Amino acid sequence: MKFINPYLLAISTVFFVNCSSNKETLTLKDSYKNDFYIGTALSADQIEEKDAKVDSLIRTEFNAITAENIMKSMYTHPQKDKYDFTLSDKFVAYGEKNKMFIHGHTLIWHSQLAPWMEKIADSTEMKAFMKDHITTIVSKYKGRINSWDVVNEALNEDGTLRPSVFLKTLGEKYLVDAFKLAAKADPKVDLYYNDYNIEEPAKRAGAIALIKKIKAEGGKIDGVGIQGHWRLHSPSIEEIEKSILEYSALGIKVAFTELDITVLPNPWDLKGADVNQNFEGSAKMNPYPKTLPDSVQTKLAERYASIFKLFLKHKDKISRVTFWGVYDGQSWLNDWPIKGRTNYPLPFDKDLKHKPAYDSILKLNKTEE
Ligand code: 9MR
Repeated sequence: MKFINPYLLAISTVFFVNCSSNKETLTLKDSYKNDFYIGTALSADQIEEKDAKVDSLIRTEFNAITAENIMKSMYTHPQKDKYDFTLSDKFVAYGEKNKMFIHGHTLIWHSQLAPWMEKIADSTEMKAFMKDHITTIVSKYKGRINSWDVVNEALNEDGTLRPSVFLKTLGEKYLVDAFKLAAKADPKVDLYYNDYNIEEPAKRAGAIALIKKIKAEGGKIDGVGIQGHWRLHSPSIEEIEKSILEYSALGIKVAFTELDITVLPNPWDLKGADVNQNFEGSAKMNPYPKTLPDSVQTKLAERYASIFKLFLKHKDKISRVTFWGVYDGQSWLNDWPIKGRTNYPLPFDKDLKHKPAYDSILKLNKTEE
């Protein structure tokens, strides 16, 4: 038998115990590995691994990915008879290489449509477009993409259906048809309805009615994506909790698909993510151009902690929580609803460093175990 030096054994045990309980060595995905996927949205540069430091951060912290833009129809299907899968192929390969959960965003959305799609004016042409578009893309990644946003943002704020080009040409049947086409192309992939503000009562009621209708008409829908473009003080934890409960009572998974929290002034009380809403900027509207004051940093950390505490409470109902972007410097919220501001919505700052928000999310799970 080999001699084991008890002194060395003691030292290495202390070292191991210290390391394994050292919060600094944990990452988001490891900390939440028994709960739900922790995802991020990737830009084209990130898919192409252009910056080694960002790439390392993505691989260390996240186990789920969404393409922030490159899988939208204007990029994947620029002309009627032409698809371009250059970047989406790289996106899927990146996820596979890193053993990540791969989410497809998005198949049917009124925004970021190719110009030729906007001109579709009759039901025959739109039906043909939907069939070709959904079948081609979903079949191409069959068995490789784990879930899809089949329909994105089909609702108005009052819960009625948005008058999109799809609704105008096909009527509300386009919703169930989209889910049927996707399920036919890949019967095993998880299919989601994704929208912003659907934790707000009126829009939530609309989303619930929509999901019920899709099911009643024979569509396969596996989950709802609550985007989660939120603010420091709203929506309330109570409304988010009601949403988790009401959606999961429909027998579907709940995912938080585009989480970020703005800390900047919002005098118009804008909610959600309607990219058509844009306003002029001013110094008053951009109060933290250099750094975020500690007091606001703390508020952001507390807000993230209370949100993740709720997510943990309902982890049996939640499939995935994805942040909308990897770090503050790249967030779309630097340009919406006012261009060129400096916002701080994510757990990593512009230099890729952990913010107090990161620590509060991580600590929360560890202290509860
Ligand atoms: O983050 C995306 C931004 O870079 C694009 O300019 C914008 C264009 O519509 O889309 C943003 O992502 C949106 C997502 O695809 C759907 N939900 C709202 C998101 C924020 O606008």
